[in-house]
Amino acid sequence: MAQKRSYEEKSIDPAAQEMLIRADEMGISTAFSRADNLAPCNIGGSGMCCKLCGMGPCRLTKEGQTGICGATIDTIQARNLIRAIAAGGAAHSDHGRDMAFTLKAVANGEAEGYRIRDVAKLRQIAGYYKIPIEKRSPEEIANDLADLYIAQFGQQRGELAPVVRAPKKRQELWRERGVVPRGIDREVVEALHRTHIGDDQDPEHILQHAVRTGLADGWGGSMIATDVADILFGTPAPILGQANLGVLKDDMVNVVVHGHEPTLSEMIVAASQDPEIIEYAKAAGAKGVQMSGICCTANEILMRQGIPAAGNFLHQELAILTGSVEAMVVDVQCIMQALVDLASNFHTKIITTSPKVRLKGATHIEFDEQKAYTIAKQILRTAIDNYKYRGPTHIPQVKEDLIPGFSHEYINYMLGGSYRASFRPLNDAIMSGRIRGVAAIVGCNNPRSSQDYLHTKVTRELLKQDVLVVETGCGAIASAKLGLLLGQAGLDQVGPGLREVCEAIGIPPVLHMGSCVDNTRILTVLTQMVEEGGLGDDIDQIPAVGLAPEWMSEKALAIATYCVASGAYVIFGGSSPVSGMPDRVSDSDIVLRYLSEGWEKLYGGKLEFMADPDEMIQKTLEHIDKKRAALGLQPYDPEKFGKSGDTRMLELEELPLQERIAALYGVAAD
Ligand code: BF8
Repeated sequence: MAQKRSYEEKSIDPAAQEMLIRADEMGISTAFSRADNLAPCNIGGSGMCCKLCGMGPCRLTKEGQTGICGATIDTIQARNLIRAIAAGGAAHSDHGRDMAFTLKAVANGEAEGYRIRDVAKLRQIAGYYKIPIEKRSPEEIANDLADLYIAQFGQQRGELAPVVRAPKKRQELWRERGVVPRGIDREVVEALHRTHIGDDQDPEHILQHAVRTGLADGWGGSMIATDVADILFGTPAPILGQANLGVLKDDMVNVVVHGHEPTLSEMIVAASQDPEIIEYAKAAGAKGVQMSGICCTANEILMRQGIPAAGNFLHQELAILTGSVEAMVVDVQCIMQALVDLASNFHTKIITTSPKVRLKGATHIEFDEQKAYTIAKQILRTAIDNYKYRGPTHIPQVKEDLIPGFSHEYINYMLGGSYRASFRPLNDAIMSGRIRGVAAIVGCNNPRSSQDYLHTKVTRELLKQDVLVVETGCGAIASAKLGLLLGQAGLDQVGPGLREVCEAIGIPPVLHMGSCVDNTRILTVLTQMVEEGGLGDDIDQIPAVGLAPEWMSEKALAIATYCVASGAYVIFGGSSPVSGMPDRVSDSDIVLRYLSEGWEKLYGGKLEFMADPDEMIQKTLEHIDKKRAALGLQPYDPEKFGKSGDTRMLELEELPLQERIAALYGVAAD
């Protein structure tokens, strides 16, 4: 049995520690305690267990050993990995498919409560695909775009349409390597076909298709999800928000939305402000309805509406443990099966809403976009009716302010303003060495490591080294909870050059760019940096690194794959799913090496796994400096910049917090 960890070792978040103490006092298990009590299987964990047919499972542990069919360790690892990438890509892409269906329904007046909020983005996206926009209504354009996007899933031949949005040189490289996705569903199905017993057995050939499957996610399904969410719900711009369990309210009906698709959660947020619903809540004895989010749904409504985030992945059980949640409304992905059992200790109703996801013991109220607003109100009434059953509560008084909403469109605008929107200032800052490079720190929580520790340790250290950090997903919520997304807590802790840039533009040093499907925004930023000039002619030349220090989901592996194929160096924390045995028999790390050295030769990007955060930081800086040198840029010099910003910072530090936020970032602070 694994060793039990202290509360401080399980999470660095004080709100989580408080809830874990409460869980122990109440005798309730959580993912944290289950991780202590259940050691991972080291054969499966190293990718060396094959259970793809009824002759096995074949658990390989020795050099030269094969499965009953003769499958070698490297083949088994490659098959397991591509299956995970296909599942992750399928999850993102099926989300994108549903978004495209909603766009079609909105365009045809068949989706109650929705409208096209960002016509400018609709026209811009339509322009990428040469969909006519002149003298056409937004609905006509949206109808054509929806048809094009829906067709990407079932397309059999040719190239996925959004691939044209990648840098030209990258597109050519993908064509040369034979990895341009043909259709999203086709690549996922082929990944499953190739890994059936007796099919593709060459690990490199299997992994070539893994790249094509990953690209179908990043430059396909996920990109479609982000585009449509922006068109329907608005492209994010900076807004003041809050994060952590302290956003739950003792005197309000607490409704927590958890999952991924913004279609229902946006509607529930709208319905929660309906006077009829507010009156209904008051009649039940509450002051109103307090909405909050968990996981990527939290990010979707946080960055567009400023709705607070109750927490990231490992907070889903902890929110219920407060005893204050009337309803946790879930749709798809990252929803723990443990929720229903946990909720049975309290009055909390778990409400499933997706036709794809049911939890035994949960209340099911199925979402239907044609009656979305009506269903959202029904869900809220169910939560309000549950308020009278609330028992004693324990809400940790822990929360932090943050400023999310840095879409690529906003980053472009903030760098140059309405008339000179451009990535030039960012490229110039990197070229001059004010900004040493860029790190995207993304991905999950994993109860096998201390919640939020790796995310925030790596983030803080890179900021000190003048690395601009962009974040998404649960990593962004980790930084939010610990006060890094505000700037006021961070600008005095960032390197002098980066600080100068943040002060000049008025941005926090960590930019929250959205949910996990919004990692495609990072692809767009990198592409625009290439197109701006001065940092090479392809993504692999930019001094940038992607990190997922606490990854756990198959979606994270899909993201890693498309980022590597797009030219990025990607570092994952924790354990590798293809690690081989701890004592490394010689043929058990062929795949591990191929993901690094092999993919770097082919795509200029590579995927590496390392548990030690200091190693992550060191490798990130080495890579950034190597790319700077290859571009012929001056070596990074921490002494060179940062004198001019000090006066303003000292003045700002005299101001009360809310005035400081308003002065720094120009957002309403009330
Ligand atoms: O898609 S970061 S735990 S919530 S998988 Fe899940 Fe991981 Fe969170 Fe969002 Ni992304």
